[in-house]
Amino acid sequence: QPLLPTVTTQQQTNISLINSNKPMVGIIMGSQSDWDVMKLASNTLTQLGIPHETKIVSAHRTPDRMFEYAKSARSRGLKVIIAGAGGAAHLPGMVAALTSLPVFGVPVQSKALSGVDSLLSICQMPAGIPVGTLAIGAAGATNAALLAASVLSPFYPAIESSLETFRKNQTDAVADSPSDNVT
Ligand code: RP5
Repeated sequence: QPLLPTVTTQQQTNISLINSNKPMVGIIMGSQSDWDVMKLASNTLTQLGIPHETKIVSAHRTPDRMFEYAKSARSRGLKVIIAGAGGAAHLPGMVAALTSLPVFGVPVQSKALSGVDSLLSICQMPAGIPVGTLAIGAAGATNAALLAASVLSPFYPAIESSLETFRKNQTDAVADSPSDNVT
């Protein structure tokens, strides 16, 4: 028996892919105004060591950019797309229609209807083209990244490991009892 675990060819490929910094996850959003929320997805992927890219892609203001982005996503090496949009949030559904990669939608909180419009626009996809819909706003953006990591984890041991570490740290940070001195 070897003293140290051997690294299989497959694991080596995974490590190389992650180390190459080639984006595995694409984070897109309909507007610059979505960035405050969507940067939480980016920060979470960074924390997990998952290479990703961030782009503004609007279904109605830049439809050609959206088409090109979705159509080229798989051949460019992306594995998952996270799409954030607010209001009549058709971006995640349109992108999902153009690629068979997994698409996770983040409903961004809108001014008029507090994001309920965004949520319903994203989650109510007719059968045939799925969009995995997360919670409205910050929680949804963070969880979209964690869900992307979960989806990738069976294929990339390094991601499984960083996800397990994230969860352990989260669990360890929960105190036994409440305190007056914590904000
Ligand atoms: C959507 O319209 C965007 O995703 C954004 O959430 C919302 C408002 O966009 P701006 O008017 O702030 O650019 O397309």
